[in-house]
Amino acid sequence: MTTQQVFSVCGMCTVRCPIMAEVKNDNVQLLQGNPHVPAMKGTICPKGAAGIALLHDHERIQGPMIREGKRGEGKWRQVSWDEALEETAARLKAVMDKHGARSVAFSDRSGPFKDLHQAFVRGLGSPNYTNHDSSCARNVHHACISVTGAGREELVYDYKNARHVVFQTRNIFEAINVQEVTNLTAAMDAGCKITVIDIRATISATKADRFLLVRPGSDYALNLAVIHELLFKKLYDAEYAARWINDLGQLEEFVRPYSPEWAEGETGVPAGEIRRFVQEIAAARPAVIWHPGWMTARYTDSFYVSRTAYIINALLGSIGARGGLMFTKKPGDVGRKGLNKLADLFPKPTEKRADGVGWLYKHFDAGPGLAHLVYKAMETGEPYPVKAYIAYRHDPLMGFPDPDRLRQIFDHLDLLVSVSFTWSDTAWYSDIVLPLSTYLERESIMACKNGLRPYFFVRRRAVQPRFDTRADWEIICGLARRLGIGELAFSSIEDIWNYQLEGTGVRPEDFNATGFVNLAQPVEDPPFTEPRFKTPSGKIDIISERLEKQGIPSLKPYTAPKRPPKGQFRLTFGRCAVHTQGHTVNNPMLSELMSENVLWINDRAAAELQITDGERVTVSRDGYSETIRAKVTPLIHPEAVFVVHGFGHRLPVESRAYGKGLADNCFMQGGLEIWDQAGGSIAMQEHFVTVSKC
Ligand SMILES: Nc1nc2c(c(=O)[nH]1)N[C@H]1C(S)=C(S)[C@@H](COP(=O)(O)OP(=O)(O)OC[C@H]3O[C@@H](n4cnc5c(=O)[nH]c(N)nc54)[C@H](O)[C@@H]3O)O[C@H]1N2
Ligand SMILES: Nc1nc2c(c(=O)[nH]1)N[C@H]1C(S)=C(S)[C@@H](COP(=O)(O)OP(=O)(O)OC[C@H]3O[C@@H](n4cnc5c(=O)[nH]c(N)nc54)[C@H](O)[C@@H]3O)O[C@H]1N2
Ligand code: SF4
Ligand SMILES: [Mo]
Repeated sequence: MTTQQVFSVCGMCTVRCPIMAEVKNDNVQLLQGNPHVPAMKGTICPKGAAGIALLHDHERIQGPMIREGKRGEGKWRQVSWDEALEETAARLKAVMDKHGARSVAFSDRSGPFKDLHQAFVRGLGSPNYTNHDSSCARNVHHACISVTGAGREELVYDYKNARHVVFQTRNIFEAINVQEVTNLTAAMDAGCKITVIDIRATISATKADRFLLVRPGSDYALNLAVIHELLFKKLYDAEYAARWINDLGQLEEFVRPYSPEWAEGETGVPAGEIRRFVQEIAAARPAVIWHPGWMTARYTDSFYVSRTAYIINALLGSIGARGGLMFTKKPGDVGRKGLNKLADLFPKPTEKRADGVGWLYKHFDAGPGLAHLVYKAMETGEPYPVKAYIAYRHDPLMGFPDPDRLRQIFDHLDLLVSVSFTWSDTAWYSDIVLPLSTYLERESIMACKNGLRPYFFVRRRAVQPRFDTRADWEIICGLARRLGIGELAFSSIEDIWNYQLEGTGVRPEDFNATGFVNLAQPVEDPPFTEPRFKTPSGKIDIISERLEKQGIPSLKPYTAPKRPPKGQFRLTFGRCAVHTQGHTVNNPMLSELMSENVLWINDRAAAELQITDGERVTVSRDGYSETIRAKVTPLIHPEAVFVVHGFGHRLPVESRAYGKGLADNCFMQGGLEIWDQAGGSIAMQEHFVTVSKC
């Protein structure tokens, strides 16, 4: 048999890069970046390459499971798909009959294929679709709305044409997005400067022209000083500001006390260094990107760090500029019809959301709401009972703080269902587990990527499932059929594609050649895109009506982060290049590359505790402890310790990951209640631990 080239979408992390699989005899022989996408250049990251190991991994879920023993006990009965879907539908129905459709909550990992999930939740009649984002980027999204009126994904970073990029709380060379990295490295070759602001020297810091080591949690002070310097030294783009920014006088008055000298005391960055840095970014404007952060569910003021990052971009004139943050185009903006939405098969839910978003918390984007507040409703029964929960491609017991507490909350549910392609803590605690085929064994619905040049794309099935697993559409449509949601009971993926594409002028076979269909001509040299601020005034309102109405200050005075009590450290975390969140540490290939995490600890702090590099240490908090190897280094701030997130697995079904490394989420007791009231995200770095020799 000849080798086939199947165009697909990587599913090893949230980035979802376009890929090409070479397939022979129903076997994936090679995975690479889609060669037709210029910024991929055939490249794939190490996690992407490990997709083949995932495909053959016998330790993933091999068939539908119904719980036999107590929750979390691990006693399962493997059943047929028919039985699993019948049972799920019957138990969902029982909950809805008793408590109404609104008592069903559903969370996923957001992204381009979410329309199918949203349609299902609407079809049930529940307003409670949510996602992981209050543990990831909600603060950035809300900050972007507060400044520009547009959501975070309505702006793209034009790395390729940038002259200076500032990464604050963003480790782009380890927390990878392949196309962004390729574009950035091309810009660096052409002379683009990089500044990294972090609490430790990452790989990104080693590639930067300037590295600012800040005190953990003090970024807001630094940003206020940068605004101070831009305004008082008149280094900002006055023409842009006059045209596009309201309330500049109020901003100037507000930042008056926040000088670089003041910020030095808070952040540890010398005032002179701040001044030179500001001069440099001002000289490069408007082709500057001050990255507003991605994983910013960290502090109770992270929203304001992101918000000031957007304000700095505005002062540099970079919002809308080539080499800055450009507005994306939707199909309608280039004279094309977008995909027909599956969610539009159903009326919008009129019921209030259980998390209060949209009615109690009016400053938040209603969209997916905030998962941690949905969990709260599960416990309190307020504003109404939430009794069934489907965690779909989502592992909240690993990705939200305080898993013991979250398990107690889940104990209030009549039904917990997990849909996943690997075992996870949440799947293990569920009543029913529906195993999803890996991304190489399943096709997706059609999706649209807005950008400088919008396009439609699709994931094609590369090989048939190795185990008794199913594709998303097979699971969702199978449930819809059994629940009497006829509109969504499609019997083939082609029927779904045809519905989505109807009237767009694009046919399913148009994806055969490259895996995607461009909706506009190439944009080789993007010009300044006239900003389309969706604020009440059509400009950037520094004083945001939406925030003020909710009693939230647009300009919040700085409060210093808590200092760790003597002998303690702030627990910080992040990503590494070879793992994705919590679900690749048992991957046969990636576990070999990195089987456990280590505790970064400052060399002087370690010396005081007589801890040496490589030694096992005990990390404790409130009577809870785990052990881990120490990485003693001068390259981290002395107030912090750092681990890569996702380790410390305790499931017996994961032999390669079992007992290896430390689980940061287990040291965040009480963490479900600590969140940024202005931005909506959980604040996961507001926890302190002690470290001692074993
Ligand atoms: N303590 C702490 N908590 C964190 C973080 C942290 O650094 N520290 N990081 C936060 C961040 S940034 C995020 S985004 C969330 C992530 O939180 P999650 O989204 O829960 O994390 P994942 O490990 O990606 O979990 C996805 C689950 O879906 C399953 N799955 C099913 N199908 C697919 C698929 O097609 N692709 C993928 N990739 N998975 C699939 C995986 O097997 C896995 O069990 O966690 C957040 N929580
Ligand atoms: N390889 C890989 N790539 C990924 C993922 C993955 O799991 N693995 N996940 C994807 C996802 S879901 C996300 S959200 C993104 C996340 O992308 P990033 O947000 O860039 O990744 P992180 O490593 O979580 O955090 C970035 C940096 O913030 C630093 N930091 C911590 N506290 C502070 C602070 O107080 N101030 C400052 N200035 N810096 C601080 C950390 O040291 C870390 O280096 O990555 C995506 N890409
Ligand atoms: S960054 Fe890597 S793992 Fe993530 S989608 Fe792209 S290739 Fe896959
Ligand atoms: Mo994330």
